[in-house]
Amino acid sequence: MHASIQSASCITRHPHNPVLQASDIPYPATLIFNAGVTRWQGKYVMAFRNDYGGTPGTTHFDGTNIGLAFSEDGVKWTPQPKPWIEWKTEEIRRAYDPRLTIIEDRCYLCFAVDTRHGIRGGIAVTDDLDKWEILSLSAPDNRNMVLFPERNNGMFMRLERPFPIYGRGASEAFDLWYSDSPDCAYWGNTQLVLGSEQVPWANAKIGPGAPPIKTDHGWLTLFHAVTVDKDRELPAWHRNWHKTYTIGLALLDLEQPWRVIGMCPNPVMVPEEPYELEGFRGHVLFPGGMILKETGEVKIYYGGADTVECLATAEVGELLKLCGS
Ligand code: BMA
Repeated sequence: MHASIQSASCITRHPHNPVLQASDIPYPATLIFNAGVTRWQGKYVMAFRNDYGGTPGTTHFDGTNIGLAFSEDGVKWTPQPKPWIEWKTEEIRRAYDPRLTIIEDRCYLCFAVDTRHGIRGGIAVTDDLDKWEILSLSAPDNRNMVLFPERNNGMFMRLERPFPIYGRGASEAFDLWYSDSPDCAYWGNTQLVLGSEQVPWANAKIGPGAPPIKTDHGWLTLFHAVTVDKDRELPAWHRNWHKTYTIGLALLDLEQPWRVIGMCPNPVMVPEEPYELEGFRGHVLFPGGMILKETGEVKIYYGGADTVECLATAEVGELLKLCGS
């Protein structure tokens, strides 16, 4: 990616970044990142990924769990005393990269599930942020699922990112897809939303980021977009890290959300700050939460360098303008 590409000027990183990191967590934690964030029952709720049991600089971790934190203002977060979900069976290795969507006052959780037979996209539901019930697990390989916050003609809607390893003609040219479901268990009506080749600044995979937010103009959604430069080794705790993760922004049709009706021609955010450039994997921004307030402020939550959780804000009108609306 060209070094002169910068984050959009309407984006403000929060001065308290990172808003959550390992030293804030009251149980073993090494990397706190790629969180899902929503507002539910009068509070901000964050479900974050925790790779634990490794020291900074290491490439070995004992495991991955998902923790919960709450906040009154979306900036100062109080983590729960214990992790929430650690899914490990003979078949399932771990669940990670959670996203949260409230639909009809129930809290839905999407996550990636590493199994002995491939990576699956999981959807679960909880009514108390304690017990959770799995509603569906996709065929492998698929991940980065996000649910829209409402049904359309009775159907639940999701964005997802399968990994078509044969037939795309380039390695990791993975795209963004849509499907819908009457019950969150059986998914169909699968449609291509955005091909990675349509993202001008990226040369590899893209994937859904945060659950879309509804505006009068369409569903506004963030996605991650990857640029690989084999000639440039990036800072990381392991060798051979060459991928830059930027954040893109698209506007989807309200009635037919697989139709892209606007897209920002440049990334809205690129790694710039030290907490984004250096860590387990430097130059990585991974969006997982987008919250529209009544004031028009949009809060964007994203993982920084696969190591910490960060916040940026923008006005919804400015984001829409970037998409040509
Ligand atoms: C992706 C996922 C994310 C991670 C990103 C950058 O493939 O594994 O969890 O943030 O790579 O390492």
